[in-house]
Amino acid sequence: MNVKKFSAPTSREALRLLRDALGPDAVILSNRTLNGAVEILALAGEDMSSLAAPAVEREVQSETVLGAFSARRRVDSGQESAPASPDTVPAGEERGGNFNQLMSEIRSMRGMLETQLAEISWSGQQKREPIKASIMREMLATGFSASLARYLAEKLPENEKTQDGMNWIKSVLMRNLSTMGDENVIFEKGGVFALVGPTGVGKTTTTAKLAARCVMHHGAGKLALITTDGYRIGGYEQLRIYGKILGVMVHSVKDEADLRIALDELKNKHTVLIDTAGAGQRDQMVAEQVAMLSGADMPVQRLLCLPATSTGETLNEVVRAYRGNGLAGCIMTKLDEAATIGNVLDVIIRQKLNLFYVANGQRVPEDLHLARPSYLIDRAFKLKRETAPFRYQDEELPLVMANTAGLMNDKSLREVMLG
Ligand SMILES: Nc1nc2c(ncn2[C@@H]2O[C@H](COP(=O)(O)OP(=O)(O)O)[C@@H](O)[C@H]2O)c(=O)[nH]1
Ligand SMILES: [Mg+2]
Repeated sequence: MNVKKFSAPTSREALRLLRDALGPDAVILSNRTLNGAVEILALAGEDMSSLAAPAVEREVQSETVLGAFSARRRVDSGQESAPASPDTVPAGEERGGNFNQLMSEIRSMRGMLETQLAEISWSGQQKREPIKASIMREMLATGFSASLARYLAEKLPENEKTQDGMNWIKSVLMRNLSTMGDENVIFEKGGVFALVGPTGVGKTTTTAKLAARCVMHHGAGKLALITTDGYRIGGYEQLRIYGKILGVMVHSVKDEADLRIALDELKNKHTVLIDTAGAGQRDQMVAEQVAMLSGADMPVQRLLCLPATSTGETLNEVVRAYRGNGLAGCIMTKLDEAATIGNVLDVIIRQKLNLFYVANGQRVPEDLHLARPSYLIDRAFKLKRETAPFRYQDEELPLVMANTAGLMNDKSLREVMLG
């Protein structure tokens, strides 16, 4: 192992010499200007990593490197550089410990530097391209993810003014938000639909709202209701009351075999709605439920209830857990309670879910509406975070964006349709 010296008229030139000689992993020990020239002392990367090598070797190496570092201290304090005398060096094992600590500090400094460089390059861009920056800030304020905000801002057509830019972003988001479009798709075709999702997201309430719409379309005779939530106190009761009001029978099933029998009995019904027991997305029950619904003799189309009040991270986890062999679509619930809806729209867009309905209140059946992309995207930008603690300031934007660089190649982003 040896310390090498590189001299050149400029830092850039000296760094180039260093990199050519020692490669990209070289570790710089010191750097100073001497008689108008820049002088850098450096060590090859492999020399540094061999420091964490076996004990006997380590002892010999330690002295040399400690020598280099004490030499550095002298350079820094303006004294002449001279080799360290071995008697200033602590003994044996302790030195090995010091070097491991040194290495880990160097590694953590490298990480910090990388993040800071990304931040600096971002604040540079923010100044050069204020329109992109303001568009990203708007998107973040509506709850969209930093990575989608950055991806779209980077694809923004050249020379757009802020307003045109915002319109372009909205039109891209609308185009990528897939919705059912026409309610008759369900009502005319009919079939078996199961509402799934975590606890308390509005499955039972939404089942009742859908049941009421079905009854208005076809009359009560063509509809049947099933609940798999019969074993929780009140689970069955809640749906049974709605069934009674609508004049529709509610069947309670407890397992896959039960469900098969019930669906077989109800095969002459035009539409069957299944209200399921909620399970947290981290619960093993989710997989069992997907298996139960997929094991029926006729296709059961699963509709996932996504509450707009949850964070994007939580909703992403929910979709991953409930996706199974494919969801027919999703229903956004609790729109009325959400402070921002960019979070839920981001997940629906990136996970390419088909949004059937939006629920915006507890009233059955009034508070259920067909999903319309233009309304929802407009609404997203109206519901901006206005409360100071949750809003990003200009100078914080680089910090948020610094971590998105590695995500720009994400499949879910590349598949966003732009034109
Ligand atoms: N504000 C609001 N509340 C809702 C909405 N949908 C359901 N709820 C309420 O959320 C609570 C849980 O609903 P429930 O249907 O029992 O959820 P489940 O556990 O998924 O079946 C109930 O108090 C519902 O009235 C909605 O769209 N907006
Ligand atoms: Mg329920």
